[in-house]
Amino acid sequence: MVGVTGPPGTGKSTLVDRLIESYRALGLRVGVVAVDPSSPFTGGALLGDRIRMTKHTGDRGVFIRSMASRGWTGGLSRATSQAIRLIDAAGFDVVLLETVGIGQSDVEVVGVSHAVLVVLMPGLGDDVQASKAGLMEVGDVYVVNKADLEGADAMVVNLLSLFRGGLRSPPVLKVSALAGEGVETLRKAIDQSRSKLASGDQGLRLRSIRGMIVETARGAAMARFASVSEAKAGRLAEQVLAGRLSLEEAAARLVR
Ligand SMILES: Nc1nc2c(ncn2[C@@H]2O[C@H](COP(=O)(O)OP(=O)(O)OP(=O)(O)O)[C@@H](O)[C@H]2O)c(=O)[nH]1
Ligand SMILES: [Mg+2]
Repeated sequence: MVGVTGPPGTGKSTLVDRLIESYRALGLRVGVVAVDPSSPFTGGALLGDRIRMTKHTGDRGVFIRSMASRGWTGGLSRATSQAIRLIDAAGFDVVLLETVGIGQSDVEVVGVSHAVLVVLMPGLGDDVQASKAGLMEVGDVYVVNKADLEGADAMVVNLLSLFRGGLRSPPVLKVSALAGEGVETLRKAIDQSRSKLASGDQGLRLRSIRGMIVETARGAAMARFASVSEAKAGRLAEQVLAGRLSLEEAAARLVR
């Protein structure tokens, strides 16, 4: 199972389509489950997925199932889990699971995936860093898609600098799904990650989930801090101004 996640519109479906081609060229059978955030009746994106992937209809080596995630509350919906199990049982060689990166759902994807692909694009910049727990934690491979657009190199540099000094240094690859550029390199990186996990290296998984716990806790602490501190900080400032309190002591009291 390969999880493909990332913010809306970064080109996940287009890339999945390319990966299907790549695996089919190797003679492997591919199953795809695309979890769409919008309802099947009103969502344009779902329709988009269907249209994009119609070129595989008639290919018995490809099975695609789109499902709405309305009511997705952080767990893979039962329908999604069933679809995944079905595809697994049917003996597909590769299963791709596309979801929009929305915090908690990523944890679920990490839990069931042998490789997690985080698909980003130029111009996301700080949004990515600030993104909820945590696109920066879940990926085994990072893709800067739409490399044909300006800012792709800057985005790569940005990502690499985020990982520098950290515990992990996942590959960061430039891809243009539209043009089909960089897809083979990406496929190899995915397979490398899959085989690592298949050989029992759960450490990677544990590390990324640990990172997500820390990020989630940090987010919760910051939220709590922000909601209680304003008035108190004002009162402490008056005391500091009056010379009754040092800055350090005021800060310590603020978080107490
Ligand atoms: N310029 C450029 N556009 C791309 C590339 N890949 C995808 N796109 C375009 O980006 C738009 C979104 O692509 P999708 O594949 O639907 O993106 P997605 O991440 O699946 O979107 P959601 O499922 O709605 O989150 C489409 O208009 C694609 O044609 C690329 O490599 N370069
Ligand atoms: Mg999509």
